[in-house]
Amino acid sequence: MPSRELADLNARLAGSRPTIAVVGLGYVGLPLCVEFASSGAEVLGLDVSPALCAALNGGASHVGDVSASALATALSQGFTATTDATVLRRADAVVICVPTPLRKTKDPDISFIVAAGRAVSENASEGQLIVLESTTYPGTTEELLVPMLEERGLRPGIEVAVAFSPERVDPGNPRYGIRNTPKVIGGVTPACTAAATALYARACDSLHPVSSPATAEMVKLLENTFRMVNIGLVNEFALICGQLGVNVWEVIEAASTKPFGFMAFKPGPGLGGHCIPVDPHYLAWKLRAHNFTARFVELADAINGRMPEHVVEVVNEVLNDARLPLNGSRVLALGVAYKAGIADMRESPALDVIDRLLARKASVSYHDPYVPALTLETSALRSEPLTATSLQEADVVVVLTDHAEFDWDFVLRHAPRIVDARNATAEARRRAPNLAGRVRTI
Ligand code: SAJ
Repeated sequence: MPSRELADLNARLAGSRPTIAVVGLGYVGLPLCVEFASSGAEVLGLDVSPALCAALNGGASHVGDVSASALATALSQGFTATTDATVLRRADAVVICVPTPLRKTKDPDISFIVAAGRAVSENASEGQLIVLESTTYPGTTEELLVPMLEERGLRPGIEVAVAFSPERVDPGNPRYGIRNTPKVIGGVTPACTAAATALYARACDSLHPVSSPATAEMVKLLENTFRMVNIGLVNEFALICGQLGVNVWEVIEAASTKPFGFMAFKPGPGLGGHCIPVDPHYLAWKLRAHNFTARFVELADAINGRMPEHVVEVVNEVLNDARLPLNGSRVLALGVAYKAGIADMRESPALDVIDRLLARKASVSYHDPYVPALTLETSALRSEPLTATSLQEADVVVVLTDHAEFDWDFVLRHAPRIVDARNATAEARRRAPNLAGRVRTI
């Protein structure tokens, strides 16, 4: 039976100005703060970084999807950022949006969730809703977060409401944002689900309740494991087609004409980002405790992890065809971010490709309009100006990220040899078939 304090929670969350705290002000938490502030709520942003909080309170956004004007509007609506966890005590709802990276061993690093859970549980009070959004293994909410609250006598569905709701923020996506991306919600009890539904009704147009936090945790892992495995499949097709002398890009383009039952993915230099190469390992780790091997995850990881070396092998073949040893050759990399249109370098396969080229004593430079400088295992590089001369002087140009800003006709016209890991030069090759022979796709 919900306590008296919990009984009016839904009404408070649906009211004109509830107090909502968001823990973790990164690419997930900050847009959520802005959306809740625009709904009329008083929003308290909590982060461990004093500098980040000061910058936000001064109107400076570090998140590409939150413009300075959107932040200014949120600030005018009462949003504030703080490192003081005691502000959580007066929140009607607390949403945890902290990172869930992998350790070097590819095991989950849930230290951020543990730290945030401690701060929240130490300052939790009766009548609050606590939601975890960070992508994590199934069971985290009920096995890790709930016990911390119960130690304070705060039981889900009685003194507090607890739920999991996976974040679906896609940085740089011009079409989908928090408001128009359906929100999955799994409460520990039906009353918890109802409370979380009342909260997210303020920020999301479409809500999808499920029966438990573990179900909601699994939804996110299915979404991203689906991508990882299908990217691994198409990367293996690239390797297979290379063995058989078939153009995998032509195969994918033709398969894409099938109007049903097929979804195109593209080969690439490997798997980057903060979600796809990470999230499936949270599932695989949990399953090991059940003596169950997530074979698709492990196989896809092995194939995706092999792609950087495959790119280097193709570079070596192209140079060898020109009687140029990789050792001492000048390699110009175009694009180093983990995907087009953003500056994010997290898990970028370009770093692996460049490190491997340097290890084989190639002379490597790069150009990426989004990434002015990058730090490698053994050195640091700065983005070089992209000119006809820089292209002509390279022994081989390797395309690693297909930013829309690149002029591929220009690249094709001036680069003597190109290894294209993204098939970015396809249209340029169609326009200048006489130059197509300069390009090797992976
Ligand atoms: N990649 C390929 N081939 C593909 C697609 C992607 O090699 O066909 C590579 C990318 O270059 C990148 C990595 O995989 O290195 C991940 O790419 P991604 O398109 O999956 O982009 P992410 O990592 O930003 O994934 C996010 C995810 N969003 C959330 O988790 C909330 C994912 O679920 C989205 O589907 C994806 O954005 C998206 O669609 O942009």
